[in-house]
Amino acid sequence: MGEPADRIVDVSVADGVARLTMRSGSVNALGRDLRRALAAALDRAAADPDVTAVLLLGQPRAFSAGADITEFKSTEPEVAGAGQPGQADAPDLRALVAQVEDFPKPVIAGITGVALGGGLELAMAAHARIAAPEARLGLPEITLGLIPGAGGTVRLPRLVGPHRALSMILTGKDVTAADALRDGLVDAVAEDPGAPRAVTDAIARVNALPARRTRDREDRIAEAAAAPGTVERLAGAALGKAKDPFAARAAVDAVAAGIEESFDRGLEVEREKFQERLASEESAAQRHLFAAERAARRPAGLDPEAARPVRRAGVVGAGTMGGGIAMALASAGIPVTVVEAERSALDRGLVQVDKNLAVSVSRGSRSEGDAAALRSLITGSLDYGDVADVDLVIEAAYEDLGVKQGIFAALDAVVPPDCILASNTSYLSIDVIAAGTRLRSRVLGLHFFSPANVMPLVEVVRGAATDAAALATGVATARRIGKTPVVVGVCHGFVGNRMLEVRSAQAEQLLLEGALPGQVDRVLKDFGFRMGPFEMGDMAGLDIGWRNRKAEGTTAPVSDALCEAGRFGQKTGAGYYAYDGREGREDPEVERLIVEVSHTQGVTRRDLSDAEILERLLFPMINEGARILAEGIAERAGDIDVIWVKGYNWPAYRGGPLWYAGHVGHGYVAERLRHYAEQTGDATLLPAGFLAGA
Ligand code: 3H9
Repeated sequence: MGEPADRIVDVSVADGVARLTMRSGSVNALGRDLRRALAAALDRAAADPDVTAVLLLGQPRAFSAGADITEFKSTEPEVAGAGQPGQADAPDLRALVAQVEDFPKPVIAGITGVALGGGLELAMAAHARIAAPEARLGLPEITLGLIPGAGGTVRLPRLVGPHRALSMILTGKDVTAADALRDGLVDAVAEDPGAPRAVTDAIARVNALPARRTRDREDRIAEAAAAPGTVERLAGAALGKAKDPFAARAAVDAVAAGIEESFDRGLEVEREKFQERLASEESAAQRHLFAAERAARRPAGLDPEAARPVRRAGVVGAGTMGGGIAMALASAGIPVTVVEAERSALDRGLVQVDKNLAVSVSRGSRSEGDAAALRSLITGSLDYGDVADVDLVIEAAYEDLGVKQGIFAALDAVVPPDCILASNTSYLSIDVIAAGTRLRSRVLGLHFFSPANVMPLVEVVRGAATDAAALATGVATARRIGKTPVVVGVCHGFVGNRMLEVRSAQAEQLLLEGALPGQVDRVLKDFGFRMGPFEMGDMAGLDIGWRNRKAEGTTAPVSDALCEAGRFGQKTGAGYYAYDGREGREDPEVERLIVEVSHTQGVTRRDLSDAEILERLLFPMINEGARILAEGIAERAGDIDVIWVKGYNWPAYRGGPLWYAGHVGHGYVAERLRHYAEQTGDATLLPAGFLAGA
């Protein structure tokens, strides 16, 4: 039983044009009801002598967001819009796409909102495409560990050429209507793609074309078809950078077959590879993340209606974080005042903002006009009085409790009672920071990740007194500036850094026991991280941790020894590695130093296997995740996964630490933790939370 067809595809005929308007759910996901209704409406339009052309329309928000992801649950080889048993009356998406392409009368797609995945594949099978100016078009399947499965890998190159097609398919990024027009993905951009004039023009264009089916358009691929290997060469660098190397490889194979062999052979390879990816654990992991990210937007107790409008914002601190946060706010059109204590620090911070913008202009990721508009929204000040009329202030000052308390007290005195106050602290207690303010209820944490203008994660820290308005405003602002907010509770390091600390301690311990930085880093990179812990440490600088440890009276013997030798990381040209510029190489001096520290600590060094290194790095942090869940610091396992994928580059195709634990088996993780606890005598490694009973 599905929704009545006429409710999800509205049909009206005027002046010989049948308008088929999809309105299924919020984003026109192409589930079985919509596919069935669309196929039936097309059949009727084909048979109706009064109909000379068809106009396919969606909703303002979405033409269509693609295949219905919720139909992908099964791991059967033949699933989800790709032809399921028991769905005899609903065509699979490929059949629907073919029905459009082979339709006996011109079909025009009028694209409003998003046309993604199967939605764009449907539009590409139409004989002409008109997009609204704000439309976004893309094939994001790779972000779900998939490849386009309804002809996208063979049709897109025929419209935009192999180079642009590979870039869209391998990054999964969508393009604007203007870019789509420039590249040939759409034929026209019109304020109202359903307007009679736009449609008449599109029909005329179709009738003027010798071959109107996308499958017959060979001109854009002719060159690559004549020179086998071109697709592989064009894909080269992008293949290496793809977030899901397995899906990327599969997509390139399908694109190559569609160009170098034939359209039909391309479809065959695409179908085979799509099914293979759909059944893969890498895709299951990324579909889990898609759902987890959306679930994380609905934390318990969040009332989105309680969010206050943020018309202006303040940032305290013009360091790397403050500047990045200011840029992130300004890029969403929010005017920001950056307050610093010293003129020199303020100037340095604003110069850095200018430099970052200049880099993005030179890389082509931002136009000069955009950069100038963004910059004009950022103002510097040395006076808290200048944030007296803002709706939200984010403090990003030095990580020192006294400093932060002082800033909050000063802010509390000048801002109006409904202004929300946030701290970007990465470790400190929001409750203690809020303690000196009159209105603790308006204080929360907004923990950004460096570089804040780039990294997508924000941990939204709910303090004991944080009220509904502060929480909702924090979450809404993070989303408005394009970040992924995850609500967490108060503890040292919150979710991400608390788990990272556990991993760092293990990494240090592995060096003492016999490993070298190069081996440890390689093991994590083989797992899929972009960087290992020691490369990361060298990039961030080792001296801050060293100073903090000295203040706290704790030690990390290897890292301390490096710092004592003046090796602070990349900035001093030496850390765990030696550097020529940013390129690190292994350094015999580091090995000598590590061996010496092991000796001083009375540890007999031994060979450690890659498998042990991986487990020793990952399982204790997973265990910390289990504690975090048990304490209610994170609401769901999926929240922790989202934090690690978005904030710490955990490979998305491995689903996040807790998903991974489920994948290797909770029983196995628990057993290995017990083993390592016994081996090292470290009782903190004993399984905790849900792992304790596994
Ligand atoms: C594909 O097409 C395969 C084909 O090549 C081949 C097949 C053979 N299905 O994100 P939002 C839900 S693969 C089902 O909160 P926004 C979403 O879960 C697909 N549901 O809003 C949410 O539900 P809830 C390729 C979907 O404005 C609600 O819609 N397509 C789908 O921030 C609102 O979504 C993609 O990967 C879907 N396809 O963003 C596109 N899409 O309210 C995936 C959304 O219960 N979608 N939902 O939590 C997106 O990128 C964003 O959702 C979109 C809207 C940009 C559309």
